[in-house]
Amino acid sequence: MDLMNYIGGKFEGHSGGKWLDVKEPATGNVFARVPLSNSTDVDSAVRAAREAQPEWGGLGSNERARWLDSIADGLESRYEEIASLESRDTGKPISLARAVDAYRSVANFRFFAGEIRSHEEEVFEMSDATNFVSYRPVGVGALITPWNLPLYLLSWKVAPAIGMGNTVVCKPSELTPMTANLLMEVIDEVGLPEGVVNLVHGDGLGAGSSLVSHGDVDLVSFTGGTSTGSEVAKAAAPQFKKISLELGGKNSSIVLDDCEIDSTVKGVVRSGFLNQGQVCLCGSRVLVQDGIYDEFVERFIEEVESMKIGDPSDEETDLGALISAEHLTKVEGYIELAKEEGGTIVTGGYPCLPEPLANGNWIAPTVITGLSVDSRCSTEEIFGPVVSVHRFSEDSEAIGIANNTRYGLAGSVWTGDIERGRRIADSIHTGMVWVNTWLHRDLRAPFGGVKDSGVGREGGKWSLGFFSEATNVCVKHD
Ligand code: TXE
Repeated sequence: MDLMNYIGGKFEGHSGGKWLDVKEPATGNVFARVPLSNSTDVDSAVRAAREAQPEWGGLGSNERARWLDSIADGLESRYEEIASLESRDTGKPISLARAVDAYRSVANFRFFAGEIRSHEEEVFEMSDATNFVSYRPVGVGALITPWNLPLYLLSWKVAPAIGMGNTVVCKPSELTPMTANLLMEVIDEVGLPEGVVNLVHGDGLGAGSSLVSHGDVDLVSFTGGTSTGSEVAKAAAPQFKKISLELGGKNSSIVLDDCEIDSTVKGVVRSGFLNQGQVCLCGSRVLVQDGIYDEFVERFIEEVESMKIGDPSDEETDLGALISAEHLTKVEGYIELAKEEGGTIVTGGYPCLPEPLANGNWIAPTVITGLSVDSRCSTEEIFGPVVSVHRFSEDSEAIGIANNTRYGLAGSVWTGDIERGRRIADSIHTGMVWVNTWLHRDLRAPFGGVKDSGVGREGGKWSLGFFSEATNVCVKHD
């Protein structure tokens, strides 16, 4: 299958004639080709978005919310197809693709339809004047998304962006283009006005950087790696584009000795290994208090070893393949480094899988103990099924370890004492902390990181704020 760009309401071919093979992570087989678009394609997509913006931005918010609901309906009618495409394209288990990716893609459009309907102008009275604050569209948005949660993250940006009256050009990851294509099919079927949502396929250096630096793009919303985020910021800053960056993380799961051990073991395993550890929020460092250390680590390893790794299309599978051979090499490099840094691999290795899976990007969930808390493996983002476990005595020590990284995205605390959990959570320098849970999302809550994990917040009113320009009109009374 050869994919096409979607520009000005039409699926069309790209310039330059370059393609990239799309490989199934579980088998290494090529199953599609994605266009490697260039600046000419980006330019026509931005032009289409610019032309469509005034009329789209001029619609009332109820009308735009109705369009979001229609897209949600269209996606919902293809729920199972989204799950199986996402599972095939990313290597994640079908059960996860259904419960997380397909579910959230529909939910994102429905949620923002509701948010936009209830979003109101604000009024601030003075003794002699009234301020009317309205939220105008920013203009044309560039939406750049990664491969770990392809449609989940794309819909998280498209829905609020167009809901607030912007038009957009999407650039999904070249590794996982299939569900972005499906979203364009849905948008086409529901008859969204042409040019409101455009899609340019391609890689970062071709399509991605041309889009970010395009002179007629007003806003950039990017989710991806921290070093790429820095390139995106450098390209966008001189033109003063509005920018939101959701980047990497090195998050800690802090296990206190008063925790409820059964649910904590399950929660910390889920946090470490969901989506093969390829979620920016994953708890890849587990900090365990002295009093419970031995028992917890034993139970944790048992639970990790009980996970079923294999065919992503099997309903029983817990862990699938890593996204690419290159990414597998990166993860393997960190495991080798962990040994050099004095770590002990307590569980890991390679699963033995039958054809046609033998050529996929497989690695077993890996747990490392004995690493120093300053080591590279315990402070850098590995973004794979690799977790290091560390021992601590005092709460303050756990807080120090959790904060000892360039990242500041998320974390979790596991305890029987909610007040103590809240106190620790308040001292962790990240954008989000969960207590006795992980990745429990209320879409109204802010999402984003501090330090090298990014700039800005998305979610609920924060998304509506980012995708709009708050404008004040002050009227002096007679
Ligand atoms: O992501 P990239 P990659 C982390 C993770 C991973 C590392 C690299 O540690 O190992 O990032 O992953 C587009 N201008 N995360 O290389 O490069 C690219 O085409 C504009 C964390 O896959 O960040 C894709 O669409 N765009 C992360 C998107 O950026 C550019 C999820 C993300 O790609 C570009 C994924 C450029 N110069 C990886 N270069 C998270 N926070 O969840 C690339 N792109």
